[in-house]
Amino acid sequence: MKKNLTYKILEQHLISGDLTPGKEIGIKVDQTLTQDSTGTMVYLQLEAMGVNSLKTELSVAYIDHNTLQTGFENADDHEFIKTVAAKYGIVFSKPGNGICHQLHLENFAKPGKTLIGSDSHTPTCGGMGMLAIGTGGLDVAIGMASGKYYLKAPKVLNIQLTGKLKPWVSAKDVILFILKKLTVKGGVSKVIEYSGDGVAALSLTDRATITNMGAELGATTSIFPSDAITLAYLTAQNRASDWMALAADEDADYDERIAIDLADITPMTAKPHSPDNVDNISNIPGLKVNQVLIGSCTNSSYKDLMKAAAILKGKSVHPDVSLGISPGSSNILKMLADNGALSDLIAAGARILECSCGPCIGMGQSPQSNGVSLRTFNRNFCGRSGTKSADVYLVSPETAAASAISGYLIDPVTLGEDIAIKEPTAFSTERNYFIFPQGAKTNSKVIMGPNIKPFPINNQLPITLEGKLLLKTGDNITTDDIMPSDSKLLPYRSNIPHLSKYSFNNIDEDFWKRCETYNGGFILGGENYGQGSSREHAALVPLYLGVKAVIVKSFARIHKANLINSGIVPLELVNTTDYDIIDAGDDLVLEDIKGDLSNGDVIELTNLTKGHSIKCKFVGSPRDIEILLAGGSLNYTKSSLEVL
Ligand code: MIC
Ligand code: SF4
Repeated sequence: MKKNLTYKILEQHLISGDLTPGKEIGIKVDQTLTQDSTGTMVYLQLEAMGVNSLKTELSVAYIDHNTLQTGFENADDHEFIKTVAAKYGIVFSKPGNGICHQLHLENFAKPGKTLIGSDSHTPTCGGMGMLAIGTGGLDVAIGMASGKYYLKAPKVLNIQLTGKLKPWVSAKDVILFILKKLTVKGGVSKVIEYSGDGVAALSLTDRATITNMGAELGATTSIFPSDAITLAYLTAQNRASDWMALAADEDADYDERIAIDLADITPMTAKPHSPDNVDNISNIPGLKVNQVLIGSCTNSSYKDLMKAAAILKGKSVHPDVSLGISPGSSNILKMLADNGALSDLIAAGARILECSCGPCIGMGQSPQSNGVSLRTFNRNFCGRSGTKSADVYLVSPETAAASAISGYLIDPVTLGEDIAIKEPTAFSTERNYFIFPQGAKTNSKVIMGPNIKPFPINNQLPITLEGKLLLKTGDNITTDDIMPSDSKLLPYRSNIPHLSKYSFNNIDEDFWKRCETYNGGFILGGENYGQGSSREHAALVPLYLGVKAVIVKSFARIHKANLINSGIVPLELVNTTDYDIIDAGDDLVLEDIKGDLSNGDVIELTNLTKGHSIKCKFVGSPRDIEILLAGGSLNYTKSSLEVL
């Protein structure tokens, strides 16, 4: 059989299971990454497991999300993560160093290795031929402790790229084009593997832009081959020895194939409020813009920022526009400072922000009421910017810079001749924002500030689950809906009791009160429930509020895994039309959930209010069932860590 690249890497890392799509497999984890907004929980869980040493080749803890420090909370979390990192021999990246995915690409990503990260955009490193998967935090903690990660063997969708991009069209337009074609559900249970002549026309960071937003397709991950361009990038990062050539066999087997001619793509934008609501920019004339932001793990590379600087050189930002730039890494910022591009950006009137996630996660720069914000980011969910009435459009750096000058959303093609940016042959490789550990120091002190509260742990699954339907939602509910994040809430990522009062706040402010009144209960959702971020707070907070089961038409991958990890039973409706006959407030019972799960039976949900029963199913592995019976992954793992 001719192998695709994904299965080559999986085969090399296989620890258990059968490499057949849909079956559970265990793989060896080479590297892990965490960021601070999910990281505090990861390291609390790691501590709770009581392990002495890590089983990974490399683990890195980045501080990039919660860097505003408007009170003591963020700084205390940073200190906690720094001291845990020292204890376990984890590399620590200080605030200001940059965004985890860009930094990992620059400093640590290696073709052919596996990486799991407590952030949904971990697949960014797939641009380097790495199998890089975003997971819930507990999976990363277990990955560090055991060196293992369990997942459903994916289907592989091959996207064959041919041709060359037209002037002013860039990698962001490619992934927006794909999102338009496949939608936010199009990648679920799949790895997206890129191949074809068109790959050679994309720089390493262009590839990373495309794999980064594979997360928005719901894909397990996305991957490019490792070739001469990968080698050139690694050489310029002074890491040529980390390179190896990697590609699928010729005529490799794939579950699905799509062909895209890069020359067919034009500048695109994702309109409010979903990354797949994509249109050609030329179809949206006369849109007045208030804010333009360039940065995030999608588009903050050297090439992206140099292109923006070249467009802005000698021009002025429109008087009605606020332009913000957040570079992906301190080394990129240093290079822009050294070569004068930073000066061009400042002269044009740009606001230079810290090298961090910043406005992408609502940490500052919220737009004005009813404002229009163009962002080179990856998510434009309603309210994520911090301003509920604002309209966020996702665009390329080229479109962003051109529009910042014009004051309107414009197609960069109108700027005339395209500007070519040369990839550097030597990147700046300063490492002063990193703290490299001198091995693990098991008795070094871990410092925990007063905002760090214990996280909830479930009990073993009872025979019967019963309660009220606390909330009925529509399709494509995001984890930003379940557990919103902004500059006011992010400081409380290690304080679940505080966060619990904001769960589903943008949809139903009284959700948490109902949970308290009825002592928990059930949630009913539509298709693709839990898409978006990997934040396990979207499971831990419902657990804290007493949610026992979530019943939906279909789930997004990471959120479903997080529910299982926290011992909340995720069920799917056998007939999705049954969704219509359950209403919020109904009293529901899963009479023998323990027996039904253990026996792999169809699960009967009785609606006491309406006096009927409907059928549900649990779609998961025998190991997932064991985890649910144990009351979540931590209970399960603690009891089995020795045998892992
Ligand atoms: C995001 O982009 O939503 C985040 C913030 O990076 C999240 C992680 C989080 O919620 O902390 C993600 O994508 O996983
Ligand atoms: Fe940070 Fe935004 Fe990337 Fe999430 S999507 S890791 S918040 S830059």
